Amino acid sequence: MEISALTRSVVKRNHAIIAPDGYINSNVPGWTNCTVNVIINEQMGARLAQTLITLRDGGRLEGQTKAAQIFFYVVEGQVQVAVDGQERRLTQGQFVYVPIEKDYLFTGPTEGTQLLTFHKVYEPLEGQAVPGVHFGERDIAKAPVYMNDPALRIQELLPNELGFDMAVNIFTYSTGGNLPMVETHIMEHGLMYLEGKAIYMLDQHWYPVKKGDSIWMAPYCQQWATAMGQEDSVYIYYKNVNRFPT
Ligand code: UGY
Ligand code: MN
Repeated sequence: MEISALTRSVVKRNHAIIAPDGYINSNVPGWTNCTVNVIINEQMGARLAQTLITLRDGGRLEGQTKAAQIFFYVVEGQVQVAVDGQERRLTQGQFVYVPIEKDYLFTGPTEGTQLLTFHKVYEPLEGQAVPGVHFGERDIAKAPVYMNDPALRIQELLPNELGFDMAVNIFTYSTGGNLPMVETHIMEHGLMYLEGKAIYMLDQHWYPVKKGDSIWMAPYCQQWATAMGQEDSVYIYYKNVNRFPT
C-alpha cells in the first residue's frame, strides 16, 4: 500500500524536483476545459515559468503573449493552433514558439492532450530583430552527438540566433549515457522527462527521476545525470541564452 505522506518531489533554494503525484490545479484566465499545473515559476525563485496543461474534449486556450514569450510542446495527443494568422494541427512531438505580443488560440484537442509550456520575459537585443512565430518537431535525425559520446544526442528546437534569448532542447541519453562532467553554469534550466528513467545530481543531492517528472535548476546549481534502465532517457529542457551577464 502506498503511504500518502511520501513523495519524490523536493523544493530547495536552488533546485526542485516536481513529480506529478503532488500536482494541484490552477485556473488560468482564457484557458478553459483543461487542468493547468504550474510546475516552475518566480514564486520558487525562478526566472522562467513551466506549466503542464491537460486538455479535455472542448478544451480551449485563448490569449495574447505580453512581455513573456511562450513555447508550447505537445507531450501527448493533438490540437489545432492559430498564431498570428498561421494555422496548424500539432501532434505529439510538435511545438509552436509564440513570441511577445501575439494572439494565440488552441482548439479541438483530443481528450487528454498534454501541452508543456516554457515562458520567459523577453529581453530585446539592440540590432537584433524580435523572433517571429516558429513551428517545428522532435526529430532524432536532427540531434547531433553531444561531446563525442554516441550515447548522448541533443536536438536544438529553436534557431541558434542572437535574437532568441531562450533555447529549448531535447536531450536523449541512450543506455549507459551520462553527462561527461558536473556542469556549473550561469544559465537556468526547467525540464521535463519525456521518456525513461535516470539519476540526477543537483547541488550534490542525488535523485531518481522518470518520465513525467520535472526539474528546476537555478543558475549555478551543479548538475549531472546518468540514464538508468533499458530505455532511452529523454528530457526536454529550457535554457536562457545569448544575453550579457549583467
Ligand atoms: O545545455 C546544458 O546546459 C545541458 N547540458 N544541461 C543539462 O542537461 N543539465
Ligand atoms: Mn546545464
